[in-house]
Amino acid sequence: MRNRAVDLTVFWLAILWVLPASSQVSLSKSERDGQPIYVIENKYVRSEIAYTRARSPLSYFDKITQVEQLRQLAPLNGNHGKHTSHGGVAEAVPWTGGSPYMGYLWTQPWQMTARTYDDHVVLTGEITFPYADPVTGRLAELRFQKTMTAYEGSTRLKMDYRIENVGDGPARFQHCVHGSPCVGGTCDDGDYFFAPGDRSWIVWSSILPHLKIPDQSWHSWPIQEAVDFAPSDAEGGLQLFVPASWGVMGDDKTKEVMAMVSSPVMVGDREIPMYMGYTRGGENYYLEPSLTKHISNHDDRWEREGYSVDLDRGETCVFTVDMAMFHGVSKSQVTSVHSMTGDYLLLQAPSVEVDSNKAHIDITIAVTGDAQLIVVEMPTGDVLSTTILTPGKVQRIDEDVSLSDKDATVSVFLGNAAGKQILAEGTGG
Ligand SMILES: [Ca+2]
Repeated sequence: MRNRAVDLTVFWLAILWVLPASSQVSLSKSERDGQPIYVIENKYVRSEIAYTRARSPLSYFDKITQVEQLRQLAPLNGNHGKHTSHGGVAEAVPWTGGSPYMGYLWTQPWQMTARTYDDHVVLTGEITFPYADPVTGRLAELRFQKTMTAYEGSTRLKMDYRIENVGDGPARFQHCVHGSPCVGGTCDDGDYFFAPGDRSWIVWSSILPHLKIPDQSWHSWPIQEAVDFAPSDAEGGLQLFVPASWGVMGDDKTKEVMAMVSSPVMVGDREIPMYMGYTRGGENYYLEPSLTKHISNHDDRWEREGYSVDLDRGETCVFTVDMAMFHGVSKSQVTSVHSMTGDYLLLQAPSVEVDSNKAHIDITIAVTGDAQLIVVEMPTGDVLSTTILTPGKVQRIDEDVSLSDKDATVSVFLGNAAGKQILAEGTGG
């Protein structure tokens, strides 16, 4: 039986699909609660960036299901001598818990640079701040730069991070993308967290006492009671980190999925892990891609492996986190997905079988924005087929194409406002 939420998704998608292309994507200055903000808008999302409060984004209104996917808490005005919960996505560096709570990025405005292009917009925020290492007390200084790119016809927000040690000596820090979603508009039964992997670092798990997991220890993953969210008035909470390149919060009732997808994290030319963090209380949850498996500045812990990131003088940590929405994708599909990026997910390994003068393509895909699946014969460059992909559902491309040469290579590309990327390739002969 189709539920009403899914019917509404289909309705809104139909409305959005017929909107004129001139809606494209915009980046404009505005104001909320007396604070300056930037607004990014295209046909699928409207998002506010509250840079004076380090909320980037503060809001993420999903036009496909007509819900605000991020919690909207205290207004931006008022006394900000201490940290206030505004909801949204809070940037936290050089730590999340501790003093100042959520680190330094909310304590002063960022320097902002905005630029608009035909099919995408770019907003860069930068802030440099000194802080004392929680163990040694030694002064360190970081330059934090976040560049957000939004595309026409896409829910994807690309978030490029650059964290540079501009101090006089070595620096260490933590950083997490502290996201406060309530997917589907409410944090309720049927919501779930998932990240792919076979182990999780459990920081605390007092909301699941019967599991008797020691604090700060590895545990096998997935843990069903941790994956499935259920509102509860029980005391306690849960915080865990799964080493993984992506994590999601989904609502299996409405088949909405908020995804956070990370690139490799580079410090100089060495790669360090990305952890998908999940923090849950009785009434809500956080989705937190993190460079460390611990996010507070307790000085007795910072010297443990994986608890802070080391930067030599002048060294830089660089990575990208994509935030995007999938629709029409179930929990069972997410938990068995083959691969995920900010643009698409593939339910199985994509297949291209070339046999004499024919090729068989089999791809099952969901996209986060308007795209085309393009099948090309190489080296001629002939386009053999094009399939329009739209967000809202899983689409299967199962087709035969004829080739001009039995030794041809067949390449399958995904094309969208972010560019063209290869999904699969097959060669005959
Ligand atoms: Ca929900």
